[in-house]
Amino acid sequence: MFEQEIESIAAGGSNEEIYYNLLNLTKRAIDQKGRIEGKKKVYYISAEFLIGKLLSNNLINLGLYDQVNEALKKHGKTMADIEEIEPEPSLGNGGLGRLAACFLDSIATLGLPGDGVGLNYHLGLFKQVFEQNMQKETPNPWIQDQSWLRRTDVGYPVIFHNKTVQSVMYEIDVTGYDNKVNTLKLFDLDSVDDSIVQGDGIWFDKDEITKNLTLFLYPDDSDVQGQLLRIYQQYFMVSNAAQLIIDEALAKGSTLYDLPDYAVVQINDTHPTMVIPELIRLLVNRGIEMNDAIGIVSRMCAYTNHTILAEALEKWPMWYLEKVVPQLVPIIKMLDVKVKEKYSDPRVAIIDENNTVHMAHIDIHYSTSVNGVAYLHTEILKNSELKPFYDLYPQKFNNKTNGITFRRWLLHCNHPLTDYITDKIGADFKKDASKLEDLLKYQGDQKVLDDIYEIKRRKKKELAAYLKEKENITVDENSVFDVQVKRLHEYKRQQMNALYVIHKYLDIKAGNKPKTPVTVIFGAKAAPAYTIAKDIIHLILCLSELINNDPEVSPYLKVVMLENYNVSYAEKVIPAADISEQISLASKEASGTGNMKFMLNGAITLGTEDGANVEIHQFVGDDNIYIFGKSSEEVIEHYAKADYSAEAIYDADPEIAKLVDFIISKEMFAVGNKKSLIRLYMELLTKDWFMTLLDVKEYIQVKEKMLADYADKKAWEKKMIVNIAKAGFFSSDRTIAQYNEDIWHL
Ligand code: GPU
Repeated sequence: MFEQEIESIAAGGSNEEIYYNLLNLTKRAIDQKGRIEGKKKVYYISAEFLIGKLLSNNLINLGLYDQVNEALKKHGKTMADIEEIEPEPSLGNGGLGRLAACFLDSIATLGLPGDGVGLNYHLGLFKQVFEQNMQKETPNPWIQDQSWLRRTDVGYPVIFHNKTVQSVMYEIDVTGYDNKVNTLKLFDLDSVDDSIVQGDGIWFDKDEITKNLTLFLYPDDSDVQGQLLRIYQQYFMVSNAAQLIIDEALAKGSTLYDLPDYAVVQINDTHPTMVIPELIRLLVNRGIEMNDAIGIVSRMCAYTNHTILAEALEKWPMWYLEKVVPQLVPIIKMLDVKVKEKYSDPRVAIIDENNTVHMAHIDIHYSTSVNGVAYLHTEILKNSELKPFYDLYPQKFNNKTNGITFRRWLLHCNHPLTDYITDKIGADFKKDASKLEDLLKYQGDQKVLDDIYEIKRRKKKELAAYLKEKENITVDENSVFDVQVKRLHEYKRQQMNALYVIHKYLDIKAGNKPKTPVTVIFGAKAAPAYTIAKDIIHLILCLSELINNDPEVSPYLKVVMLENYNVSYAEKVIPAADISEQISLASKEASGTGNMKFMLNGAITLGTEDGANVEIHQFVGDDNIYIFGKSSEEVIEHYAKADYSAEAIYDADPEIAKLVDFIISKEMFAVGNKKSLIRLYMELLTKDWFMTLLDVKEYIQVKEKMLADYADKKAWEKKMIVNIAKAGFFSSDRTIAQYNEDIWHL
């Protein structure tokens, strides 16, 4: 099918013309596939869907990729050239949004009826540029006349205190691998006005809701107006979702009393929590008695928790809700009264003594399921963070260890490895990831091990060429690629990796030339209002300038900070990595999903016993991972006793002090901003909330051991194949099958 058309598209025109012609052809191929149907459907409601570029992904899922690729090649083009034309929709911040996108892929691949519901942000997460070794945020538009986005006739009235707005629903098709199609539904408002964005492009008037409602993903919420806007966005999202769910169920013959037979709502963190009172409100408006409505809605909803960081657990002052969505307030109060009638423990109340509404508490009381996203995370929820709730509802708590779609994170981003694995063990692993274990039979086959190592070298070479072209940085493709890419946050401890870089720099300066040169690669965006995170980016950029321009050091050590790290960049850098940095403070990273992507592409993890690293460790065994750092129990105890002191460690250990002091050295002041460097220095010394200095020494030791081990090529190759072979568990197909089995029952 489409053979001749693909041939003629490839034969003529600019890359741009080819891209748009392929876009249209793909859309027609999608229409021919047809929709996944079924009585009961899951609605995955999420404030973020970090879907990435879609052309290659859709072509792979539709079985058209090879054909298109061959045709392009024949005419002297590459798929990579064509992909460059497509804008990346950055409708998410990081892991949570990318997880939602992987889940949609797997839901469709398993043939389950399930749609995503979210917002059609006009501007994605800001585009990051570096100026004077600092992050600067610039607008990131992605919507074009011709795109994957389809406007529909569907829309709903949404009521805000004194005004009612009329929404419009857009759709993006979600293709399953070798299966039919679901949709991602993104709601928008026609009156939103992109022209109100001013100045550098991230400032706007936060008061004019009809003009700014869906303008940005997560607008700056560091001031009160920003937080109100976030409530407007969340309510707009869930009111639309609730009306859509009821409409679709009614169309399929629901009486509304049997709504849970037609719809299950997965609440992705607390951002969509208001869907619970909103559904109740709508059912009551349709004549259903309040208690019945509460029962019906509770049976439909399930909640996923993605963090134990207190500052990320949303709680809103009641007056915010009174101002934005007064119609929900009586319902939330009633839900709270019912809780208080049953349970006297103030820790489980929805509305606390300060009249603040705890969103997660609504979810836990009024849903069927509460899940964490990795084994350790769920245990911490049950035994400490949410213990009072676990005591009340042990049967609701369950774990669903995260996963990633292998279509994007292997088939698409690493064609040579995919083809090689297919050649060795057949193509079954593409639909049944557990089949990757068949690779283990080649553990002793030196030819296979060398071939896989060679594919890694090829991917490193490709990345090196890309970095040269895009960032004008020359890296040694024979060096070890040591990669930490993820959002910038103190708990993820990029600052600890930076301290390693300082250690290595000083060591080389002292005359210790390492055997294997290392390239330390970072990629990270910092939230615009998160000062210390931006200071850490500044530190890394300054180190990069200092080191890369030092002829004594740069043959052995390079530091690269990728500009505007996003999904597309991840697809290039992950297949090229030797070392996967997963060094969060134990207990703080709920799961992590980058760790899984690296493992699947044959990188070896350097990590703490945190999040899904714990499970990776169990799967690959001690010999195929490098673990360091204090355990989650020890860390939790430090917090409980409030006995951690960075200053005490600094005072007691001159080697650590030397690394920290370097941040404010004359070398650094020569390339950096004094104020920012001093602020970061003081933070590390007097606060260090995420205990960098606690683990930094062991981190440096283990990393040095890892670099030394890399020199033993045969041993390293074996680690690579074990990591790839054991990655099957981390397919999001497995995760979604478990959600369906235990929660959704589609
Ligand atoms: N996560 Br809450 C986000 O990316 N954003 C959020 O607002 C919250 C959580 C991440 C976790 O930090 C990460 O550990 C996890 O793998 C991911 O969600 C998906 O569950």
